[in-house]
Amino acid sequence: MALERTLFIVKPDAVQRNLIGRILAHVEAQDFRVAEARLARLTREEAQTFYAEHLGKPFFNDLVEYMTSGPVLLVCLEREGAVAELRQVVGATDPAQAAPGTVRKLFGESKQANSVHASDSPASSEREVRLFFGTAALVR
Ligand code: 3AN
Repeated sequence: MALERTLFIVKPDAVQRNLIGRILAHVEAQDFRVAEARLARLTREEAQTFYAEHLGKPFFNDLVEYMTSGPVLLVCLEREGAVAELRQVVGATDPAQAAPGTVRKLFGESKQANSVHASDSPASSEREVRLFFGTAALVR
C-alpha cells in the first residue's frame, strides 16, 4: 500500500464537547500520523466551497450553518492507504448506522453533527488537502 495523505476534520460539535484529544488519540492509535493541523473558524465561502458537491441538497444550508457555527480542527493525516483506511475508522455518515468502535459511533450525535469528516476518495483528498493546506502539503 502506498503512503497517502487525506483530510480529516474534527467538526464543531466535537470541538465544542472537548473531544479533540480523544479523537486524535483514536486515529493515532490506528497508525495515522498528523502531517499538518490547524484550528480554524470556517467562513461561509470556505464551507460552501468545501461541500460544493452537496449544493442544492435539502441539508446544504443547514450543513454550512453548522460547519461555520464554531471552530473546527483541520488535519492532514498520513498513513499507508490513508484515504480508504480513514473512512473505515470514521464509519458511516449516520452515527446510528456506524459500525461499533468507529469514531462516529463513539462520538457522533446525528447525521449532521457526526463529529468528523474524512475525504471519500483520492481525488477528494487531493482537492481538500490543497484547499486548506496548500499544494505543498500534497508532497512529502
Ligand atoms: P460523509 O461525510 O460520510 O462522506 P456526505 O459527504 O454524504 O457524508 O455528507 C457530508 C456531510 O453532510 C455529512 N458529514 C453530514 O454532516 C451532512 N449530511 C449528509 N447527509 C445528511 C442528511 N441526510 N441530513 C443532514 N446532514 C447530512
